[in-house]
Amino acid sequence: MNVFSDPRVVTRLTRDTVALVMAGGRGSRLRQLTSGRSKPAVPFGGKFRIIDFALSNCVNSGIRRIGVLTQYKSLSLLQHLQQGWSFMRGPFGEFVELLPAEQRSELSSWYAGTADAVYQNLDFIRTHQPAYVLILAGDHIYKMDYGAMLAHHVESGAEVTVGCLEVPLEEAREFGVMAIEPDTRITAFTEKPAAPQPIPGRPDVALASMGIYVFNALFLLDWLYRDAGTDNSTHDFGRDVIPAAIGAARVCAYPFRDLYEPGKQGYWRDVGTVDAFWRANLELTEVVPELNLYDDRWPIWTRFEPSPPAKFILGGADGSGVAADSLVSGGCVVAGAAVRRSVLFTRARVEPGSTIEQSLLLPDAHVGRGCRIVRAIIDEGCRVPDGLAIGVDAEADRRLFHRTDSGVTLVTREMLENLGG
Ligand code: ADQ
Ligand code: ADP
Repeated sequence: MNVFSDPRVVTRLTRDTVALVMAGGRGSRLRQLTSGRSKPAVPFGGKFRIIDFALSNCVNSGIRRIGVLTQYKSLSLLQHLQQGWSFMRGPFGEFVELLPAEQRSELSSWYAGTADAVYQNLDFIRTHQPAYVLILAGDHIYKMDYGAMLAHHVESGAEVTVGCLEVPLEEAREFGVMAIEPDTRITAFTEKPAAPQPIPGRPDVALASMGIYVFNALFLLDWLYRDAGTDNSTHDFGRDVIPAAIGAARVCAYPFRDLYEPGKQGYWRDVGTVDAFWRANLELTEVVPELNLYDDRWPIWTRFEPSPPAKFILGGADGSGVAADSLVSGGCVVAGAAVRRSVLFTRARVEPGSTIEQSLLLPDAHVGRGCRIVRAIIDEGCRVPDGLAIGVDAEADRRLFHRTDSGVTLVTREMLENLGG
C-alpha cells in the first residue's frame, strides 16, 4: 500500500495542515510588561520571545504553513517575526505570514473574539486549502508534537479536537473546563466556570482546555459563517464555538503528553501574570529544569542576533565578576558584580559592586554600580542608576515600581524616568 494514501500517516497530516497562531491578546495581567508590546512578544528565557515556542512546535512538528493573527500593540511582535522568522520563506512552500487586524468587516471593528479573528482571515484558509486547521495561542510556553494531536483527531473521527491538560481544581476557573467519555469525546464544555467540575473519581483535578484546536477545514469554514451570523455570540472559541459544536458535531479531547515520556503530562505554562512570568524564567536556572532548552531534538528557534560572547570581568569591592546558577545570553557583560539564580537576556550589563539575585534582566537592561536587585524583573532597555536597591524595601518598591503580592518587583523604563523627576 502507498503509505501516503493511509490517512493515519502523520507526515501527510502535518503537510495538509495550516496553523493559525492567535497573537492579538492584550495580556493585561502582565501589567507594564505589556504596555508597549503584546504578550507573545514578551522576552522569555534569555533570548527568546514567548511566541517562539508555538512557532517552533509547528516547525518541529512538520507544520510549516503558519499564519500569525496580530492585533494589539503588534509593532515589536511584527519586528521579531520579520527579523527572526523570515527564514520560513523557502523553496518548499513554508511560510510564516503576518495577518494583522484589518478592520475590514462592514462593522469596522477590530477582532472581537478569537473566532472572529479567524473568521476575518477565512480567505487565508481558502487560499491554502488545507484539510486541517490548527489554531494555537501565541502566549504559552511548552513543547508539543502537534502531529500526535492530528493523528488522534483523525483516528477519533472528530470534526474538532481540543488540546487539554489536567489542572488543580482551584485553578480551573481560569480555563475552559470539559467532561469527556472514555473514547475522548467531549460531552460538556464550560468556559471559565465559577464552579468547575472535577474529573470523576479525582476530586482535586479538572480537565482544562489549552485553548488550542484542530478543525477539519471545511467544518471550520462552515461553522465560523454560522457563528458570525449569530447575534448573541461573542465570537470566541472557548465561549461560543466549542460549546455550540459539542451539541452538533463530534468534538474530542487530546490529552497533552510529555514529548519523551508519554506516560506523563508535559510542561506547560501560561505566563500570564507577573509572578508566573518571573517564576517560569527562574525555573530555568534550576540544575535540571522541567523545560529543557538544551534539547537538540526539539530546538526552539528564535531571531538570530549577532551579539558578541558574554563576558565576566573580575573586580569590584568584593572581587567578584561571576554569575552562578544563571542563564547569561550573548552580549552580556558582568563586571565586578555578583549574579546568582538569575536570567540575563541579550546584552544585559551589570557594573562593579552590584549584586543581582533571583532576577531577570531583560534585553539591553543595564544595572549601574553598587546596586542590589532581588526578586525583580528589569524590563528591556532600563538604565538602573548607581546605588539603587530594588526588591529590598517593600514599601519603596510599591511606591516607585510595581510590586506583586508575592513580592516580585517589576521595573520599567518609564518608572525609572519618573524617579528622576
Ligand atoms: P484565554 O487565555 O482567556 O482562554 P483569550 O484571551 O481568548 O483566551 O486568548 C486566547 C489567545 O488568543 C491568546 O493567545 C491571545 O493572545 C489571543 N487572542 C485573543 N484575542 C485575539 C484576537 N482578537 N486576535 C488575535 N489573537 C487573539 C483560552 C480558552 C480557554 C483555555 C485557555 C487556556 O478560551 O478555554 O482554557 O485559553 O489558556
Ligand atoms: P489576560 O490574560 O491578562 O487576562 P488576555 O490577553 O487574555 O489578557 O485578554 C483578556 C481579555 O481581553 C480576553 O477576553 C481577550 O479576548 C480580550 N482582549 C484582548 N485584546 C483585546 C482587544 N484589543 N480588544 C478587545 N478585547 C481584547
